[in-house]
Amino acid sequence: MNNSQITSLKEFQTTGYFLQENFISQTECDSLLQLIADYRQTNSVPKIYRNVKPIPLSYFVIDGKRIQSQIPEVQKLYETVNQVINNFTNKQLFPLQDIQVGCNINITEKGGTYRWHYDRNAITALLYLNKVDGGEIQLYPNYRITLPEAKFSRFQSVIDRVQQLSFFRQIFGKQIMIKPQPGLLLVMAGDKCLHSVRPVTEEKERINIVMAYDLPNANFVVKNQLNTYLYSSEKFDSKDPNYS
Ligand SMILES: O=C(O)CCC(=O)C(=O)O
Ligand SMILES: [Fe+2]
Repeated sequence: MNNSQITSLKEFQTTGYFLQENFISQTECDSLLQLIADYRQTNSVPKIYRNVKPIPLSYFVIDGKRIQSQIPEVQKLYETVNQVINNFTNKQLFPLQDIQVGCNINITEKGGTYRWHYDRNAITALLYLNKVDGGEIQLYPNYRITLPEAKFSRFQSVIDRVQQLSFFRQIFGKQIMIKPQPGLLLVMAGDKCLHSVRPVTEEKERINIVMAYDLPNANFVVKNQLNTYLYSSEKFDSKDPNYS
């Protein structure tokens, strides 16, 4: 590693996130947007709406199974970014075993948002393909108080819920807000940084690629319910499965 790589690694380890502008060019963004538009010509994309407070989940998603079978260029990007992140973090991370969850395309229309949450996996890379008004991701870097060996326990979910309360965030958190822009890559410790997406305020859709990585054999207790909650239009009567 050269000196600047070491500096960025240190920065990432202390802050829990890293930003790289122009990770891909405008032309590359345009061709990815075209592939996504082509996919939508012949496939319907499920709309997810979950009325959680204070910020609902409201977006369209192309999940990892669809990407793997029908948009190979995005699958390729998922693998390329994996190499970049492994070099950068000095870790042996892998795409998630759960293909549906590993790589997604999120499409957020006017008024759409993404609720406060932590990701299930260790490292998440978000690649923004366009610029829109609103739609900023807001995040609290390395904010989570994590119980050792108990990421999915009941106590952990109590801590998570308390930390999410607005007064708690305001007193104990330091919020960062990032505007989407074409080619911008955000890498973060997704299971440590509390994050959400603010409403898109113009007609244009916000489009980004979400790429999740973890150590080999990481498993996620909340899997089945959470997948239905995040990837299907099915009605869902119980509570948010990240926090039930
Ligand atoms: O779209 C974003 O900026 C964040 C999306 C996100 O956090 C997720 O899909 O887990
Ligand atoms: Fe997330």
